[in-house]
Amino acid sequence: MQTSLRPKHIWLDLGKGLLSPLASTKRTLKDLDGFFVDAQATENILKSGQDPIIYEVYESLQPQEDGHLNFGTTILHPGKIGKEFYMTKGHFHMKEASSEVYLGLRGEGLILLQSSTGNSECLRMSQGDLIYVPPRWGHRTVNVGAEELVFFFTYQADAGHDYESLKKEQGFSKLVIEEHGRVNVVDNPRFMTRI
Ligand code: S6P
Ligand code: ZN
Repeated sequence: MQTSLRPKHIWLDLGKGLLSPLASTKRTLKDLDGFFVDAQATENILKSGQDPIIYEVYESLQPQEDGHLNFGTTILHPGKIGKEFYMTKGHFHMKEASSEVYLGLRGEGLILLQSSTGNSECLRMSQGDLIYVPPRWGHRTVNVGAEELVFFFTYQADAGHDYESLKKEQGFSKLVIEEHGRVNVVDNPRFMTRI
């Protein structure tokens, strides 16, 4: 049976992307060790004693049951590891028949989408961009600007997160890098499709 909840009120600071009164979960470079293609660049930063925050997630979590929605914001900081722009880990949802909506609030970003059957897409994720992530599409956001990238998301509370499938395939089929001052979406040399 579905848990009955009282209505909730949460305030979203549209300027900063903060959801009050929630606390954020922070993901640092150490958490993303192995995700960026330039492993040497990651190692050099970590060895120097730095561990920059790559992104923060503010999330209102509901019971993991059919009928509830989780929602929140992600603040993806600007920066690069080697040539590759700061990005989220990226995941599929465990519950295959679940979807998600993203709304860009601030900054300049891209969202990489990758289907379980091998298709991929790259869409703009900036202020006012609404992205529908259909069932069975992995998703990762990338900050290609000089400011924070802030976006809102909502998805089914019982969807779960599968980070392993994308790890086994050595990430997404595409990388977002800076070359000669330009943002380029290029093939990931480490990418292996599922057998
Ligand atoms: C959850 C939704 C976002 C991401 C967040 C961080 O389904 O897609 O809240 O969790 O942007 O990304 P990741 O890949 O580290 O979970
Ligand atoms: Zn998701």
